[in-house]
Amino acid sequence: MATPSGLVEALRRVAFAAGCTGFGVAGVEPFADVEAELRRRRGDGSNNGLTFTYRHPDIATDVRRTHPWAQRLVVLGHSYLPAAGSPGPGRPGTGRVARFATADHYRPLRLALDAVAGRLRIAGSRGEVLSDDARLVDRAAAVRAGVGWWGKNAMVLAPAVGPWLLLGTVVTDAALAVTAPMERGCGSCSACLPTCPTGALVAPGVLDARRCLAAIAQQPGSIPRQFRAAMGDRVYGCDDCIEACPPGSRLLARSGAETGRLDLVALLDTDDDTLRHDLGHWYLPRADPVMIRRNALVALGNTGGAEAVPTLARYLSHPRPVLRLHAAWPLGVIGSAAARRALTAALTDERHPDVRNEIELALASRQGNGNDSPVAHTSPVILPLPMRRRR
Ligand code: B12
Repeated sequence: MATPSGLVEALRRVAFAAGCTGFGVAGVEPFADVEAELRRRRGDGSNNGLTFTYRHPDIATDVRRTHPWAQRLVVLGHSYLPAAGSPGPGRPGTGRVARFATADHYRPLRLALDAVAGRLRIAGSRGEVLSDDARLVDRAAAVRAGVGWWGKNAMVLAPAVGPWLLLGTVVTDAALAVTAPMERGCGSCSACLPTCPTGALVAPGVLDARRCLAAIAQQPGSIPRQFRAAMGDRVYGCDDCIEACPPGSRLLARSGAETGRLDLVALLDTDDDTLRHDLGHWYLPRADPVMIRRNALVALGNTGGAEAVPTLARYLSHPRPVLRLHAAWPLGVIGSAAARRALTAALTDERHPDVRNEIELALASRQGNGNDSPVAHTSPVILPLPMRRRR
């Protein structure tokens, strides 16, 4: 049987052979400071109602509550660039997806984690994979294991790949030698802080999820009016504060290949089953694509023109009030005669007070978004997105 340090080297080789860019081993002592931070954010609302690790901070920060046999955390980092490509320049009527979600970029990480867990089992030890799971704050484990360091954009940054990596852990009962945390930080660089379009990075390393567009795109209900223009063409996730991060820019420059942009009208005309299938690796609460439709409606308000009006008008009679409400806003922004006719007609039958209010506001607004004339869609694409749910 391999010695504990021999086993660490064997695990490292397995991880790197599976494409990982980061590897480390940490102890399982509770992350008391992170638990306090989760509670603080839940207390002041800056978690924006997100559940995940915020639901049970004691469990998320003490792996021995769920895995009493745990001795070590074997942490892996897997970069999703250049594979994730680049969204390319904005085009009318199209939407953008953050790079971590252009395909199931968690899959290669999961395969690497499974390979490491398998190697541990060969050595006679237990190995259970936790990644993007409510039972562990992945970044805290990664920082303790020396896979990376806290960045001012709240990301864990790592050598050579900067912030462009996903994280996961194998919990084990093997008494492996731990690796040292990295003695690194962002120094005087604060390039990320001013780039957040909504000022969500309220202090270095501290994200207020009430203002973060990635969080707003995932929250249930309606998108607050003050954030709709800032959403721009985003349909899922936001990369602004990580694109601005110099340690990852070299890799970013190499990720030239354009991944498809979402054709927003095509997405809105697609049935739920197809969306569930194509976007199955996104976080879709209760496997309900309503949130994606809502975001696409907002993105159409920001990028669409006359060609979007028939689809938007159809959504004014959608059975879900949240979608009727979000169809009114882009029609108000587009502001053409056809858009106003659709809004006026919808007002006759609409009974929901919030939707009526939104239609009235849309009719009262007189600004167009400058996209009044029909646009020729270049290459309408729905991303080829198969695969599994994220969480
Ligand atoms: C909830 C969640 C979100 C939420 C909220 C994020 C948040 N800040 O909590 C939302 C939806 C906004 C989100 C967005 C994103 N997410 Co997310 N998300 C998670 C999840 C499920 C839990 C995160 C968590 O528990 N946060 C708890 C808080 C307390 O942690 P924190 O914000 O990192 O706080 C620390 C820092 O503030 C630091 N700190 C405090 N003071 C200071 C001061 C200084 C100077 C510094 C440098 C640091 C620092 O200490 C705090 C901990 O005590 C994890 C998966 C998991 N199970 O861990 C993925 C995870 C964090 N997400 C991930 C990704 C990829 C993203 C996005 C990039 C996706 C995108 N492109 O849209 C964005 C990035 C936004 C950002 N800048 O953080 C990756 C991050 C990988 C990495 N390299 O860091 C994770 C780890 C998933 C994974 N398994 O890979 N996410």
